[in-house]
Amino acid sequence: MEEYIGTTLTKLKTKQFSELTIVIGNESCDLDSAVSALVFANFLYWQHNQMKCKVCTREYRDGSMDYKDELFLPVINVDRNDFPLKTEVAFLFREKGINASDLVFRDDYDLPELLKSTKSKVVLVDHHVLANRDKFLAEYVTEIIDHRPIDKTGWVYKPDTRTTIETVGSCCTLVAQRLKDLGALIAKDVDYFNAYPVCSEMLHATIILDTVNFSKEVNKGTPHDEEILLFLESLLKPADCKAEREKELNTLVTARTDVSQLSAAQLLRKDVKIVGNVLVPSFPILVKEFLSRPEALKAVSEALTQTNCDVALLLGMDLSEGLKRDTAVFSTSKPQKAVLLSKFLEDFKSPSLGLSSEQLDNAMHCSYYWQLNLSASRKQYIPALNQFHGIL
Ligand SMILES: [Mn+2]
Repeated sequence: MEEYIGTTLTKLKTKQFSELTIVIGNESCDLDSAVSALVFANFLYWQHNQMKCKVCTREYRDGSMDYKDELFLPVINVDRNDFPLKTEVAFLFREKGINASDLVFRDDYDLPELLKSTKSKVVLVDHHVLANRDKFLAEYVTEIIDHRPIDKTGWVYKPDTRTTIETVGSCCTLVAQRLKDLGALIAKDVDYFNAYPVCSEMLHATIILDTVNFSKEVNKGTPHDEEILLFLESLLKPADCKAEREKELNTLVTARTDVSQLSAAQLLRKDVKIVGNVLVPSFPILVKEFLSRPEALKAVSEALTQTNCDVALLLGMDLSEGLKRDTAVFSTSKPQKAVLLSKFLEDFKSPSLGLSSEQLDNAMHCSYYWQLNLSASRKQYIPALNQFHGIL
């Protein structure tokens, strides 16, 4: 795997390739998207090398001719600086020895230029409706692998686009199925999975996370997900499948909420919505803990400027000793509006948020509250904010 990622990056940097295939997931860059892109691109590379005529390439390989090969490039669909926000992806890649600095992120290259510069193809995984900023990919798409219900409203792809679209719990299930089928086609059976056990492991882990280990309440896992999981386990041969699945789920769920390595500025970008001119970041830690980080309020001020917002409503939660929630309202440019919003939320009745004020030493100009209504999340704050804007 390391060799594949390393040589791919070198060939890209030195422009040593004749044709280019990009494999890219959706813009949420969750584990499913990132693993699907990386594994499928790696498979295409493997498949290409299996089928390549050894005789034709001998003189190229011995260096007597300048030979340019095809390049199969996974693109991680998030800006490089925002990759640490995808904590479970960063965690799994790190655990599998995949170095993020060797991967290609969407802002590393001018992708429209790169695609134009040579004969190019694009494979979409884990989505088939393009975000506005990704519309330029459409004309290059030759294959789609996705697990969402098919949406033909914006269908702009060529009629011969190869599609694998099936509603299952995880796109990785469909990727694994496709690798199996394509491997069988060249009579290589399960050789790919055995050549890259790291990929089998990542597919396995992602299916477990996406189906929440086939949780009955979540109800996302399908028989096809289960079948592929059993297939992967037949190759990976864990000592205790049930224990392995549980352990995998726990580590990934923990990794998804582990924000200990993130700066205040990164935390503000991790899960944020904007309602009117109010910035509403939600943290998997208490606001109190967030505010105790170095330069936290300075980071909030900067985030407000960058997003053209004038007030921040910070929402925190902590699950470590039972559920706790807290909230803070803060503004640098419009302190009056922040005061009005605080009063409005204190008095809000549908539902009452149960805000109980506390003075924090490290956040003087911030209205800080414990939120005693534990069932109110951002979903309940948004209608309140809309009403607030209505009366302003
Ligand atoms: Mn997905």
